[in-house]
Amino acid sequence: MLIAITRQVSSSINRCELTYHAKEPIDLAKAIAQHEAYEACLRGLGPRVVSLAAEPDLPDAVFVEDAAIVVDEVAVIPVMGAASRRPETESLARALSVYRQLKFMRAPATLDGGDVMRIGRRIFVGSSSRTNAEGIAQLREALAPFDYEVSAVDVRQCLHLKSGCSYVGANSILVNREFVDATGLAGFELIDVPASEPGAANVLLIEDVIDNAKEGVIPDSAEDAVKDVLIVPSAFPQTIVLLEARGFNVKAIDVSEFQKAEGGVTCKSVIFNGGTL
Ligand code: CIR
Repeated sequence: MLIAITRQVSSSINRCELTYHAKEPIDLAKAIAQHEAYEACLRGLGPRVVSLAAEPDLPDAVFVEDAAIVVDEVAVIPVMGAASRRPETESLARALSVYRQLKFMRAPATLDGGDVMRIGRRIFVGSSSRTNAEGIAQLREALAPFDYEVSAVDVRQCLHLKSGCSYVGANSILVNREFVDATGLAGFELIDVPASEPGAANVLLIEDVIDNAKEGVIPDSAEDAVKDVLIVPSAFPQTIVLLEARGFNVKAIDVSEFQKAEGGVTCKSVIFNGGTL
């Protein structure tokens, strides 16, 4: 079964890191409600949600995706790009140690999980303000025994690789080519985000919803009883229309308070195969 590790929203989220976004007040109560709805959405699609306690002194700790890279064989714990976020890895590593052998990256490497897009045995890593060349090299080294091909992709004007592109299934990547150097993504069908929604390339693919459901979880509704689902922020209606017109099954979700913190839908969970655990 799929496991989705999440973490409760920190009461200090208004002190989050911001790189490309201007500061806007985040409504904490609304953020908590949106995060509960996000967790419920994941549960409805099959994954077992393991929700970690909030870290009140770590404003960005809800964005667990950045603090670990989990593949079937191992979990890699990075040195995160923002110094304020580095303590987030401790409790996440403890939670992951139940499911995976851990490997730890070392300075001067920096890397955020939001820069890592895995498509089968291929792993694309954003070269960004958070992830440096040494971080990419150490990830490659950590995964070398397991036959993954790790390639760097240049990222500009946005925080992470997955702020600018996401794998949506069917050999296709939703992308904003202003943010991501798409030459590194050759071999995939590229679906451009609408020009009116430049921030819409971060969507979350939940694969094999039917199989997840067979393992004991009944999908929420008939609409969810499909093979794969894309979770897409409701702030991007044109993107939703575009994806649906191409035959993708979309579930829209409101993450407005997390978008103010420069987050999206992938960053609030770490999803991996938990076997029978
Ligand atoms: C940060 O700047 O690190 C947070 N405020 C947002 C992190 C979002 N993470 C992600 O998209 N993977």
